[in-house]
Amino acid sequence: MYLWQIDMKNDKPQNRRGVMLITGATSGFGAAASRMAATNGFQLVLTGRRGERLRALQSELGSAVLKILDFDVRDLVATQQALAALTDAEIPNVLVNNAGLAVGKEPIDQGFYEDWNRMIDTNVKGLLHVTRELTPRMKAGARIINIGSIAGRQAYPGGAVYNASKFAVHGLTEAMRMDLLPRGIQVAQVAPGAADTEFSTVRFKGDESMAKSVYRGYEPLQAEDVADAVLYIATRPPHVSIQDLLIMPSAQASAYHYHKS
Ligand code: NDP
Ligand code: 8X3
Repeated sequence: MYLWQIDMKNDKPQNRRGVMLITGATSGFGAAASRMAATNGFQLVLTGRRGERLRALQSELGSAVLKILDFDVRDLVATQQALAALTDAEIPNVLVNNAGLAVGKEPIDQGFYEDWNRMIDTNVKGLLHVTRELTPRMKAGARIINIGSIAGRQAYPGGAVYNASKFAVHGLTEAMRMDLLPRGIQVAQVAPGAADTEFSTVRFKGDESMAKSVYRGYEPLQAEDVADAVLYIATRPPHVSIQDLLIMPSAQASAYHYHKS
């Protein structure tokens, strides 16, 4: 049993946790966190580009979903317009900056500018866009949870620009925490290792056999394992700030060390 489930044994409507806004709720960690948060007393604002998936999640989770917002975090104007539509009651007390991706695994001298732009614009600028639009309206006691990566702690061959984007998330998390300290807003990072989501399918541009090979020979994290870490941080008492969680599959010791069968 997960710790957040123990916390919520006596769940009652009056124990509702407030509003969680999750970027990249259409898949992987974001979808799993949406489901866990809904069953644990949060109301949700869910975002992503794939509107049909947001609508399906809204049907599944019912009244827990306050709003779905279909926009691209890379697009500043679209992000501003979508988030400006939130009423004060829909402003999150937990913001999960999760939307992100890796594209390609070429060495630096063979990489593609388009792939690099997608990663930097989504993982770094997208996170900044959402954070800048929401933080002025967030209240003391709120939390921000940025999804970093082991790739933000250790560089690896073929990872240069993805590494750079996640090292940026690591640095941003630390600086944001300092900037928002006087406002009583906590800032955390969850940095996972290998997790079996749509991540590798996106990285290898739809090549399912390449994507599957990433997770062969060991048991990777599942989306729910990372969602659980998000829920853990989101449900700590107000005086407890979890700043950083590095969460790996048991078979992974670093960005380079896997114990495969
Ligand atoms: P998925 O591909 O399953 O999910 C990525 C999510 O990000 C989707 O919901 C996607 O929604 C959203 N997204 C991507 N680009 C944009 C965009 N431009 N605008 C809005 N939303 C966007 O991967 P994961 O769940 O694994 O990834 C979630 C986060 O976790 C990412 O930041 C990733 O870098 C990080 N991570 C992943 C690890 C892994 O091994 N899986 C390990 C460590 C970190 P849509 O396409 O509908 O817009
Ligand atoms: C995703 C994990 O190791 O593919 O952030 O970079 S890794």
